[in-house]
Amino acid sequence: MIWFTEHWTEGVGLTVKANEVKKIKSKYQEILVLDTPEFGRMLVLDGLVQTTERDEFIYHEMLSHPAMVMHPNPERVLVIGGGDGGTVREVLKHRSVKEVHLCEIDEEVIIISEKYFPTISQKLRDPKVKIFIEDGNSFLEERKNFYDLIIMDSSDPVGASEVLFKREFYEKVKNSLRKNGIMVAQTESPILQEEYFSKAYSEIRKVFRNVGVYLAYIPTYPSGMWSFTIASDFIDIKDTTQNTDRLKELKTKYFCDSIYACLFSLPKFVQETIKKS
Ligand code: SPD
Repeated sequence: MIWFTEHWTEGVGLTVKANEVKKIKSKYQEILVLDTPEFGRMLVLDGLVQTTERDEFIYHEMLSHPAMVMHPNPERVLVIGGGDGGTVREVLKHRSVKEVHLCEIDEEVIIISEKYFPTISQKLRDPKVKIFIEDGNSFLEERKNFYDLIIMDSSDPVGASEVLFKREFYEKVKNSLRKNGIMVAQTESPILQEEYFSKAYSEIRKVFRNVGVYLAYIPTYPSGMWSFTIASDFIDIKDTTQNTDRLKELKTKYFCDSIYACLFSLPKFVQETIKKS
């Protein structure tokens, strides 16, 4: 056994006892699979924890379901990043979905996830899913006015993912959405990564008319307090009274009607960060 540490800031991190299961260097990043007693299998990209068997449901449910429920009829969904398949699995829980496109830059993430994380990647070969091994940024240029929902399931804004947190990218996302389209992105920790969070929010705000932030509590992500930013031009995303009948048939472990009802209730300091952004 080793002790693995993800350094969250200069002086804080997450340390877990682990057995190394697999370590490879892909064209884009180092991919590490660990077995941990507390969190089960853990996927780590360039030293940053992406997902674990124990708490992945929180992130994947909260990234996908709020927007899926808000949209009047989400048929075509694009997931950018998300090669582990957790977001695709959640999206497919909605009956309205006709096709899910997954655009992942690093094919090795998919290969590793299918081998070592079967419960997360289980739906990647569903007939409704089409996988594109491409850079999300150029992928969007070829698909205008096409998707009902675009989900940014990216890694942190360093390296290949940096571009996914910029205004130019959000413009492309907007152009690829149909009328009533919604985009949602993971936007880091509002307490430990305030700068990234507030930058992402302000860039999204410059592009979309309606923007909202909500939180979830994910033990293996920096500070545990994680943010998601959702945006749309035509849907009033702050109205969480619509389509709530759909929540009854959703099989989830974290997301539920009471979370949906107060989705945008934020701690005061997060409200203030948003105001300043
Ligand atoms: N600091 C970790 C942020 C990772 C967010 N994306 C995870 C991808 C899992 N599908």
